Amino acid sequence: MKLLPKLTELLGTENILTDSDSLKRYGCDWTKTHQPDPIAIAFPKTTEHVQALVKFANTQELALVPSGGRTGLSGGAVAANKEVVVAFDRMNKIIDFNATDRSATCQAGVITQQLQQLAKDNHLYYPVNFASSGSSQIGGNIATNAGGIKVVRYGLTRNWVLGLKVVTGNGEILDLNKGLVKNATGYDLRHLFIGSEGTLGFITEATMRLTKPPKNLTVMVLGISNIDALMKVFEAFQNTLDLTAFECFSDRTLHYVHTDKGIPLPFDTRTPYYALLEFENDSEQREKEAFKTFDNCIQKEWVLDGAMSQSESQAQSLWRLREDISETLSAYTPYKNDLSVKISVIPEYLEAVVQLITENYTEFEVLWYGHIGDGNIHLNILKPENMEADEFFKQCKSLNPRIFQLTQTMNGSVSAEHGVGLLKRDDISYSRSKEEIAIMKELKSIFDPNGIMNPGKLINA
Ligand code: 2HG
Ligand code: ZN
Repeated sequence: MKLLPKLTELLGTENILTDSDSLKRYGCDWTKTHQPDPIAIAFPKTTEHVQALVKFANTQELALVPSGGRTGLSGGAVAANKEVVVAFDRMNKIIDFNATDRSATCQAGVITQQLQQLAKDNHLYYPVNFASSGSSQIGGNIATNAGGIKVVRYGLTRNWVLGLKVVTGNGEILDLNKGLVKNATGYDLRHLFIGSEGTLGFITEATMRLTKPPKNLTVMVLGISNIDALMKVFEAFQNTLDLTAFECFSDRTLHYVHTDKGIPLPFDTRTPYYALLEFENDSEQREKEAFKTFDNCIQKEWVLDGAMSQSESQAQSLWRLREDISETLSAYTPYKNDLSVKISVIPEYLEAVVQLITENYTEFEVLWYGHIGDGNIHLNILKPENMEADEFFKQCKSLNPRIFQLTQTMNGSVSAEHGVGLLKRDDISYSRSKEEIAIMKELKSIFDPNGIMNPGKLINA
């Protein structure tokens, strides 16, 4: 059967693209590590369109790759093997909002910011947030169980999904949990699809929970003397304030954001590490507590200097010190790792990882930052100017087994929030047991017996 005529018959000519620009654009994500090579891009407009595509793909053993905002960093949305990309850009409507239920039902292609704005317009709040909120899509966020900068208070995307409509690899439509808060009727398949990276089926609609907005979010940036002190500062502020974020970055990382992006330093003192914390400053008493904790941290010499926002715009500009890091570093061809351990293990772990890299590769610059309040470190190694990219990546990759073994020994994860995709597929055994991986493969074969849903990603089925 001729493939393209059938695809256009199913979705309409206007919803299938095959020009080379689109193939390149929709065939990759932010990793840029693989050469995109899909055969077509399909733009379904309804769940039934997706179902028709999946049913057809099964008859041809045609591989389908889901595409959201393609802001992923693990190659989960890469199509490099003549797949058909199923792009959700035209399923971008918020279908329903209910103030009593505090929920919004979105098509999968709704942009994160669109949902945040709808919540705001209705005096509510959608708390999952990250630098890519302006382009990432709800379906992709759910498929990767996205984290971001507010996890310490609000948890991961998983916490906000009340219901999911999915098309399985068998072409069945499942309406999971139907927006209910309580539903004790056995296995909750909704949670199986969250974080499954499109390998079991494609999410077409989601009912998302909203909450009441936090009051007067205030940001503090603190200069920290050492890693142990960083953890002490976290503990101190966590005990006295209702933190909505606790992020950190090293001084070298700050250097790049400051010099390349021109973002002003928070204060004159340079310190080895910085913490950025955010809290609800909802009463005078709360502010007093914040200052008291700050003074205490200064006295103990954990904190060497600090700045606090006095307005929303000041809070936003302090946030840029953290939120602009990833984009700034992308100019330096970084080698990325996204690692986590239990929060209490961070100092020991971080020291061991950094030592491992610097001992082996003296000319590599190691930068780190992350969601320290979640035990999540983003480790970025910068390519030396005089080294070819291929050689640099080869050397970094050869170090991975040692970093991952260390992570395994400390019961950590080799992918804290960026997902597995293509890049970490062969490394998940450092974080998941062989029994777990065998069950994952069996689940894949139930939902996707012909292996057409995002093949080659997450597990080597
Ligand atoms: C962040 O927290 C993102 O800024 C990106 O997860 C991390 O670029 C990275 O390594
Ligand atoms: Zn992150």
